[in-house]
Amino acid sequence: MRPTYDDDNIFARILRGEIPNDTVAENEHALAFRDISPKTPVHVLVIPKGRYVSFDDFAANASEAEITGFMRLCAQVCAAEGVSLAEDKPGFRAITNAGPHGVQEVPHFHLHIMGGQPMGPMIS
Ligand code: IU
Repeated sequence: MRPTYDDDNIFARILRGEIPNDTVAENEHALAFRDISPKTPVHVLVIPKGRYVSFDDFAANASEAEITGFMRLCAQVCAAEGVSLAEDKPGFRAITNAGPHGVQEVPHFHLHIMGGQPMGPMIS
């Protein structure tokens, strides 16, 4: 069973243009923008334009075009933000939180791309 999507969540409102965002890159299927409260020098959120609550919802239900569009935009962000290993940069962390155990605040799937400093251990 798919989780119920809340059309009033903040990222849905960003996608509808009701709330401004600091866009880094965009394509037909996904939008990348700077986190409003960055935890690291590079902190970009990549979201699909479709109505997906979480990573597992997206992975199970998005079309191949949506998945490819999302992933290609992630690569574009890594290059644009100067963290891509493909350009011999020192790398980044890409994480997604899902549900209460993942401490997901916004119920629209988003990938955090974080870097610009050593990231430390995964769980502290
Ligand atoms: P989550 O825990 O993975 O759901 O994190 C949500 C992120 O969305 C968090 O890092 C917030 O700073 C960020 N964010 C944002 O960029 N713009 C907003 O208007 C809101 C949250 I609300």
